[in-house]
Amino acid sequence: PFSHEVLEDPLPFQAALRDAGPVVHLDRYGIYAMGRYEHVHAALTNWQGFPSGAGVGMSNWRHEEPWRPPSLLLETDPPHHDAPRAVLEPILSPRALRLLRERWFADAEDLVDTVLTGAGDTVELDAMAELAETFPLRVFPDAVGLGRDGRENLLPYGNHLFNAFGPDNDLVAQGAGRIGELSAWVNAQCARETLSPDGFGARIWEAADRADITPEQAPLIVRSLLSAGVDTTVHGLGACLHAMATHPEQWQRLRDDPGLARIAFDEAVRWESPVQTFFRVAEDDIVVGGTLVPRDDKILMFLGSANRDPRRWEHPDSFDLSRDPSGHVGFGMGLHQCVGQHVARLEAEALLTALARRVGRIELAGTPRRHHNNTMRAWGALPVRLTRA
Ligand code: OVM
Repeated sequence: PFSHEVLEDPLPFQAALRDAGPVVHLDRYGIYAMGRYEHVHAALTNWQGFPSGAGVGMSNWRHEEPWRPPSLLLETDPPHHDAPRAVLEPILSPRALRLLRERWFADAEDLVDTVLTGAGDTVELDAMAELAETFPLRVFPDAVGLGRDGRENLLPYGNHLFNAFGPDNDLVAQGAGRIGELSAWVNAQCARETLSPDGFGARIWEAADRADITPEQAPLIVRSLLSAGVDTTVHGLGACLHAMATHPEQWQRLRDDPGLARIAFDEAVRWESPVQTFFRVAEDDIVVGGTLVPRDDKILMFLGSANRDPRRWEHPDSFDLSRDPSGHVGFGMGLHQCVGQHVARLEAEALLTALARRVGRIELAGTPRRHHNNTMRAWGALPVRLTRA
């Protein structure tokens, strides 16, 4: 699954994986894998049987040292997991985000106006560089409370982090040279003194003042925002823009009813699954669909494959705003389900609404280029032509 051929187009591999059985052994890596919705969903909601504390990447921290101090959210189990989760949840809740909504909508309109200025009826641009990356990088670091300098470190840091969940391959080697410097910058942004007093980061530190978490936990929880909050959203937006550029009738539907923006984003998260995979470990010997997964073995869960499992979805490969995408596992499922999903949806809603108002047509203006990552399904370049409404 981590070969460049599969990263370029994972769908044939995933279909073969699902058809091979509920659980498959990948001899090459000595791991198990699940590709069907039913079993992926069941494993994600069984944290006792398939915990995260041994890491959610390929290496097993019961036997190997983690490359960075583990995340207090992603890579822990109850009871340790629960206080950090309880602190972060209200900070990123739909209710808390109401304060950001107007500003983000205005920022999105501003960005779309800027990309459309100057040209005539149509503009050609790289929708990754100019929209999918620019918008999250404009609004999210401000919302966390980061300073101006060094924001260009966020995407390469996240890119390496998501590669590091996979095997120790060429993609990990490519990022290894800079990761010391990138980690040092990210860690420095998590200190109370570095954060502005009005962002998500400051709210996390206030939880330490109330003793809901310890002062040692606070910076690591801020680190989770910077780790999980940028690349994921960028590639979710990229997936959505690519889907729209290749499905003109769906773009028209969104233009007719911009209230579909959130459905459109969730359908894109289902269809493309920007986070393709996460591992768990078997707590005990466990039989899944008739196959024994031995205690302590790692098991790879294909969120992307579950989201296209024909056993669960009608016409799973079609991108369709008339379906109900809820229940997709693109944000995970169970107690680790993405705590930032409301932030991602708000970013998407703001950008898609601004685009739907001003852009009559979005179409490919060249061949898009994939960006290969061990965990993320991503575009590196997405040349599009926008026609003014
Ligand atoms: C974290 C973290 C890092 C990467 C991904 C993620 C998708 C979380 O540091 O907590 O969730």
